[in-house]
Amino acid sequence: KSIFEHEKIGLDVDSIKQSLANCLTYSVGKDTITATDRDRFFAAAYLVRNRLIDRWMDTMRSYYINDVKRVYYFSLEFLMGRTLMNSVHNLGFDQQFREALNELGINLDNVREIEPDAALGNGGLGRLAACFLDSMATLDLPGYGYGIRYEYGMFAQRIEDGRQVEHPDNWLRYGNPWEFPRPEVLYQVKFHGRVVQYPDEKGVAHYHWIDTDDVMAMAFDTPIPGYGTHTVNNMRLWSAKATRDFELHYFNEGNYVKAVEDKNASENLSKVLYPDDTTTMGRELRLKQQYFFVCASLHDILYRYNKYRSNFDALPDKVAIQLNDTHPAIAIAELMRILVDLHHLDWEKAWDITTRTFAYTNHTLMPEALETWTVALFENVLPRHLQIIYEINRRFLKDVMHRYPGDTGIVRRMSIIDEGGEKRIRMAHLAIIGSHKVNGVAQIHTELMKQTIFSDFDRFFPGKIINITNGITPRRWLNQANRRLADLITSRIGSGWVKDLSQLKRLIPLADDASFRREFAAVKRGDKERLVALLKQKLNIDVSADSLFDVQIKRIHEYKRQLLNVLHVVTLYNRIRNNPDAKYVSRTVIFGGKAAPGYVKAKLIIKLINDIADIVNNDPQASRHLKVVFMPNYDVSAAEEMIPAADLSEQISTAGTEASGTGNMKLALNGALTIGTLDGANIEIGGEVGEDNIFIFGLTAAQVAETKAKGYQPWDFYHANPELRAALDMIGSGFFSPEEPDRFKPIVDTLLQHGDQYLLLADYASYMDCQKKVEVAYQDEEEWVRKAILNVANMSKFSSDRTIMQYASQIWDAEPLTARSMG
Ligand code: DL6
Repeated sequence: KSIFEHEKIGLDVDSIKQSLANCLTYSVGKDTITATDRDRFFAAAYLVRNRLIDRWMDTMRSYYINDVKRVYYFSLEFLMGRTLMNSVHNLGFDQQFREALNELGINLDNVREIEPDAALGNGGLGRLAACFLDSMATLDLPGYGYGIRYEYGMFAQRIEDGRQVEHPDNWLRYGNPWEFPRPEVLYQVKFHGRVVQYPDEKGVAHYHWIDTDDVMAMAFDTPIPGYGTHTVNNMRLWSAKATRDFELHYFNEGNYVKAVEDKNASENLSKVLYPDDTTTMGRELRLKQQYFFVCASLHDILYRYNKYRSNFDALPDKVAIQLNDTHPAIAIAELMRILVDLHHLDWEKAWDITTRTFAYTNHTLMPEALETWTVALFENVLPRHLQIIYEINRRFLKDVMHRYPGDTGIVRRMSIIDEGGEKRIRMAHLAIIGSHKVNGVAQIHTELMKQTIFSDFDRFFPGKIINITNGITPRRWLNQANRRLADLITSRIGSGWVKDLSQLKRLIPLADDASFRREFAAVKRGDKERLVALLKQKLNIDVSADSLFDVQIKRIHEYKRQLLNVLHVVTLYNRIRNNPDAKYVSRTVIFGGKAAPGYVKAKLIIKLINDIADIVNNDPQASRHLKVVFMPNYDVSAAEEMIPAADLSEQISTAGTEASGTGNMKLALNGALTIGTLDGANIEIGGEVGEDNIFIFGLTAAQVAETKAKGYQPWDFYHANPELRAALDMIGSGFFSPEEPDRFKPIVDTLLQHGDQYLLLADYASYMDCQKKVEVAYQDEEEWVRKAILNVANMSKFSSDRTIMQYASQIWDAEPLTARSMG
């Protein structure tokens, strides 16, 4: 009998104990005497992994046997976080796993903490991709993730002297127990070179892309288990490897060092994730990364497709490719190249297949985040794709001119090529033209897309742009991150909610049940105390679990308005200083988030928060009522620790700027009340929880546009509001930075001298009033808990299961297939 036979399937305590011992010995190569926590983590990971593999193979086999339509989620980012406990929960043996480790005298917390986050993403967009993979597997949808296996993910943020310092995220240093290298799954990816044209025997011109620099893409597979199902899907990430030819050339010449140098250069392609999600990285390497993964993924998909078929007619019936933002949009030109150049389909047919295969999700309205590349760069890196894009554009603009004769304005606006200045390729236009559906990620975002940046396209392709509001997986963001609350909910309504979040509605009547409120409050209190302990341990800062935990955790960006929160903090501080004996609702204002390394102003905002924290927390009077904390290195694991403890969720972006937000959903699902603007998914959260259970303030998106159109004057607000004026003057004149009084002048200048693009001053008074309402509400504990319960109970809409079901029916036309054991 194989030593693995018993443990492969066993989810009982004894099997787990035996597996752990086996894995420690035979996979890690350690005995219990010499094993470290890291060894125990690896042994635990292998034992869990062993329980995934049969399911994974069964799933892949049943997809193959049933010739299902597959969905491929193309994303440059997958922000997965840790996998160990997620897999344990999804496989449903949490209890037994804990018991087994306990009986072996292993501290689960220590083991769990060893695992580095898989941080292959920046923020919301990458985390959404991870939630979608979980939902696709849970819903038994044949869904595959395709992306890049970055050797270095999102940088680790340390705070040194109050400033962000970036450290490399060497997450693969000790190996990754979840991935399976597939050295045999290898594709050649070409760059540079030139295009030549040859006529075939019938005189039809064919294009050949030659004299290229090549890189190989090698696959690494990670199993993605669904919750409470046999389905385990696949995420395939590509790693760059030098081609053999490449190396041999130099080796043969005896130039060993040069060979190794060039090998390294080509393998650099998948080295690092670009740590910026809101501006185009105008770097050749980034474009190469995009093409690299798109090219390998498409060839892989077509290889799978061609196992069944010899022509491409059925491609859109068997393959749906979702482009997560424009980052993979070059796939449209690449599929055209494959079909036309390599398989000699005629253009019209290839185009029909291509547009019926792709769909595109837009995640931003901000012009600076809409990706463009210079034509010159394309010409150099992807010369054949440039020709194909020109041809797509020529044919498209012909239709536009036909529809709007004589309207040169519309032709200029809709063209894939932006000709105002250095010629650039607008990737969003390519993505819209080459897709059969385009979606926004919250109602307001989709409406604004249709009314503003893509209004011409909405008129031209009526019905192509649709809304699918984002969601989050309740598995990670409640069942796993907040066990106490999950258990409480399950004790009252059963565990069906984990897979069917609409069942949370059954909590609504419990908001009026005093004993449930008490238990709910006790859970929140416990979560807050855990965060108190963590803050003490990590930052040596004392905060009280009695205070209102006011939490803003997200990337640091001006449009997200951490600065507005800062102005509130300074105002509270001034009120306490001016009237120390008055009664105050004590607050702990907690920030977390990374700034893009090159985003100077965002980094200065981090420094400002820390400088203010220094002064406020050390002021004996003020610190009795107010504490300010900046939690370093906000990532998925930090979110899991912070979200359960939040009372108040800050979602305060300028209306019309945040496409959706998903942190807003995570916090509300964990019983935090939202203070927010009518922006992104806040609006829909308000619609679900009811206006009495959310704190809304500020200008609407329409009012923002109107205010700007009329000529917004931030100075007027400065002069009219003494508290605002005081706060800005203190920041600008060095109150919080006495050793360098001008340190924060650039921040104040942005608001007063440079037009306050995000209308902080216009929204300040409304925000202050709203925060006062929060305090009044918080003082009525029973009522606050009631509201918190109603938030949790009404969050069903925001499950990523609902989101994925909408993608499946409205875009992909994909059906679930329940995998079964074929053991
Ligand atoms: O759709 C996921 C997420 C939204 O929730 C955020 O509101 C939005 O800011 C974010 N967008 C990006 C922008 N990336 N680009 N381009 O990350 O997407």
